Amino acid sequence: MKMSFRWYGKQDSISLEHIRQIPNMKNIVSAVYDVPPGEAWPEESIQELYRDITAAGLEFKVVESVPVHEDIKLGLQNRDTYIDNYIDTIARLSKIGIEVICYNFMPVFDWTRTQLDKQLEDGSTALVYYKEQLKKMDPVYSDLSLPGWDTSYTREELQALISKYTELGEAGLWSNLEYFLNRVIPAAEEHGIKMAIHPDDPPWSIFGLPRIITNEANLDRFLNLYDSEANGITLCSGSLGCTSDNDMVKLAAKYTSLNRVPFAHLRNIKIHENGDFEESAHISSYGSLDMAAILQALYKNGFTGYIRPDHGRMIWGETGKPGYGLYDRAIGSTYLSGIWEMLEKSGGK
Ligand code: DNO
Repeated sequence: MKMSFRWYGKQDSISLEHIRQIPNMKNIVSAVYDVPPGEAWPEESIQELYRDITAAGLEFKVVESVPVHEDIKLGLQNRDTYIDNYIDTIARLSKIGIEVICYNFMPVFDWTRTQLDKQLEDGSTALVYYKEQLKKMDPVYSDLSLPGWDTSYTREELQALISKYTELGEAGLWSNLEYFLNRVIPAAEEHGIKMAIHPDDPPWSIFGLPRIITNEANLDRFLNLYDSEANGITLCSGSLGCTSDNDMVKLAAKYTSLNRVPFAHLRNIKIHENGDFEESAHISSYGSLDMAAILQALYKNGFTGYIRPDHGRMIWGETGKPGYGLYDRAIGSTYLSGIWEMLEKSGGK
């Protein structure tokens, strides 16, 4: 297991020097952020990122994310041009030793929460998803925007995009994903890179859009679309684990034993009876997921990939990008490293 930390590049308010001081933290997960989706990442930008990270004494092996252009997800005519660019990016990333690329196939919106600063009992703030709040959210006509969303669309463009996906439906999205994999996975294999799809977050349809990377049956279907270790998943407990229908321990064991988990996002979630959820502290007793059991399942099935603590709460008065503060992610990662040390010492018991 290799512990890692997401860093948003030079514009991140958290410095690499601070990240390096987190015990057991050796790897940075990052991306080139100033290139529009669909374009190939310039070699110079990749090299610069690599230089910054390695100069700080850290390693750069995991990219999150290389975004997939909407035209690829929609299966539009010019998708091949965008896929060619995607493959160029893969080839360029392999030159600096990247091993894993995390991406998602969520239509239009990346991860979705209904409030980013919900105060928890202990005074910390967290990202939450409350159904009642979601009903009042209108992604087209309000000024709503979440940190993971592409904000470059006009209202009209967004509306048109949503209509296209509604027409496409789940079946169409599956077939466009298969098309993408058939072209990209051979290139990833050739360049020694593992592609790791991120589950839809939360793992159900929102705003009427199709979402397909949501549960065990669909993960099986996804892996069968292209049978290769280069076609893997980002095992994200914070997204798949948003519903108790997904047994995270079972999924961790199953897909690790199949060698299809090069990367894991580990965070705890507190699920309410009505299906609402809150992002809680990492420790098992604070949420609904048994983090020790998830790590044990990874360990026992031979996990050798990268883990990152994923989102954290905002604590100690920290401000910044919701979910991506320094303190709680640092504490979370140390907790996860502690469990891992115990697993190594006890042979997984
Ligand atoms: C949320 C993240 C996601 C993830 C993308 C991968 O915090 O895990 O935004 O980076 O879905 O493409």
